[in-house]
Parts: sequence; structure tokens; C-alpha cells
Amino acid sequence: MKNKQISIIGAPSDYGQQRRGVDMGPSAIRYADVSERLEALGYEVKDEGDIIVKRAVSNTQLDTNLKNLKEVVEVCTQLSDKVSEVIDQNRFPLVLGGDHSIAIGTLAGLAAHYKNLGVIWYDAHADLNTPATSPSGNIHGMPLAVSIGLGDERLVHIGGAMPKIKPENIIIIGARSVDPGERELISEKGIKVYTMHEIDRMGMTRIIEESIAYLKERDVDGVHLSLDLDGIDPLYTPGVGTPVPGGITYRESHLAMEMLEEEGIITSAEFVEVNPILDERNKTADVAVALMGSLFGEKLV
Ligand code: 4U7
Ligand code: MN
Ligand code: MN
Ligand code: MN
Repeated sequence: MKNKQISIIGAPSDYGQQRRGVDMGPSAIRYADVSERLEALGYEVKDEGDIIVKRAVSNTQLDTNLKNLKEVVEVCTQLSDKVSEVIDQNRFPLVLGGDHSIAIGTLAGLAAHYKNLGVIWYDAHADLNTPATSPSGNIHGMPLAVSIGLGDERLVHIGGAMPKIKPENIIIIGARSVDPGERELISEKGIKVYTMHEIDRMGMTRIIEESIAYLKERDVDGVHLSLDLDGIDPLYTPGVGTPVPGGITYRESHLAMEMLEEEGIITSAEFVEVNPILDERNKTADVAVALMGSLFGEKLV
């Protein structure tokens, strides 16, 4: 990574879905020695601590089927400001979730600095639901839709009314659970998706090579990696709220991170959906930190 200064930002929110425990993700990842791991690679790591997430038990019900909308807006607004502030200091933002709804905040903060941002969305899901298509009302299934400008305005307008990313700058890797409305949006907007079928067929090497070429062709001014730990097979990362069998392997994931690092194109990252309550001895946080190691230049075997 070119930028040798990393700022870790914890976003301990579980408001984007309905299983408790994912708010402890940042703690579990810190416990897995994230700072030490990155410092050992020669980075200056500053842990900015967590943004403030109110611990309310009650769900504020608004005029919508979206769950905890008000709380998600509060969290994402704060996170957006924090991410933007870190970039102002020329530091690399490394965001720890929390459920994937926090990506709405991360991308809003990035949009203040990047006009043509590329996004690699490593996930079993497409996270392209809108209030009209969502089967669950859970906002963690919506961050990509919100970031291209679709969905509830209270989410879409965080960090400004403009769309935060362009659909043609998005690459989803690892998809294997995509809802009907999401499929429509993918073909309508021309969003690039590598499903598990393509990973099996082409291999991760070609997929990352193609992804890099695709983003370069689009002349992106930065690339954000949004890594949902459920993209990886639950065999390796059982501590996630919405596991889907048949996922990306540990080795393939390391390879993907190493290739992105060799290319030096990633300018920000987030690791989300680590739920220590559902985990086995912090296995999922350990995998998250091992992948961060590769993303930041650690050479394993
Ligand atoms: B995650 C789902 F219906 N699509 O919208 C939905 F299958 O951030 C799951 O990728 C969303 O973990 C998963 O609720 C969101 C469901
Ligand atoms: Mn996700
Ligand atoms: Mn997912
Ligand atoms: Mn290797």
C-alpha cells in the first residue's frame, strides 16, 4: 500500500439487521491484534476509536418498513464525517463494522473526496435492495442501492443529495444469494458481478486481473474495498449473521488481497459483519485480520 498511515475507525452498529452481537465486531477485530499486525508491516497505525452508537433497546418505528432507520442514519452520518476527516489528513481509512449498513456512511465520506470511485464489494449478497424490493426491511441489504442513489431519501442524502458512486464502477465478487429485485437492478444498471459460478470456472486470479483492468479502463480516482465476511465460506468465517454455504475459500481470499496489494490500487477498506456471538473462538475476526495482513502487504506462502 502506498499510503503508510492507517486510521482505524470502529463502527459498532447492529441496527442494519436483526441479530444482536455484530456491534461487537470492532472489539473482536481489535482483540485479534489488527494494529499490531499492520504495525509489523511498517505502517503507522492510529486507532481513532469507535464512533458513538446509542445503545437503545427500543426500535424507533418511522413511516417506513425499514428497520431502525433513524438509528442507521445517525450512525452513518457520523461515520461519513469521520471517514472524510481521516482522508483530509491523508490517512488510509480502515473501517471496522458493524453490520454492512455502515457502508452507507463510509461511501458518503469517500464521495466528498473521490469523484469517480471504484468499489469492490466482496460479499455473498448484492446489497442492492430498496424499500420496495427488500424481503426483510434490513438496511444491511441496501447499502449499494443507497450509494447509487436509490432508496429512502434519509439514507440517500447522507453526506449530500448526489449519488455517491456510479453503478458501472462497482464490482461484486462472491455473489450467491441475490433477490429478484436485485437481479433486475444489476441488469438494468449494468453492475459487474462475479458469482461463485464464475469464481469456480475462471479462478480468482483471472477475476482479480479482470477487475483491476475494468476499474483502470474506467479511470477511477480511488478504489474502496468493502469486504463482508459472509463472502467467504462459513466453514472459515462462521461468525456472520447471514451465512451462505458454498462461498469463497480462505486461500482464494488471501490471493485476492495479495493481488490487490501488488497492484496498489486500494485507497480505503472496510471489514464488516463480524459477529463474535455467533463465532467460534474469534475465528472470523482472526480471518478478517489475516486478510487485512495480505491486503497491506504481508507475504504468507
Ligand atoms: B449483507 C437479504 F433477503 N438480501 O435484503 C436482505 F436475503 O450485508 C440479505 O450482505 C441481506 O450481509 C444480507 O435482507 C446483507 C435477504
Ligand atoms: Mn453485505
Ligand atoms: Mn453479505
Ligand atoms: Mn500467497
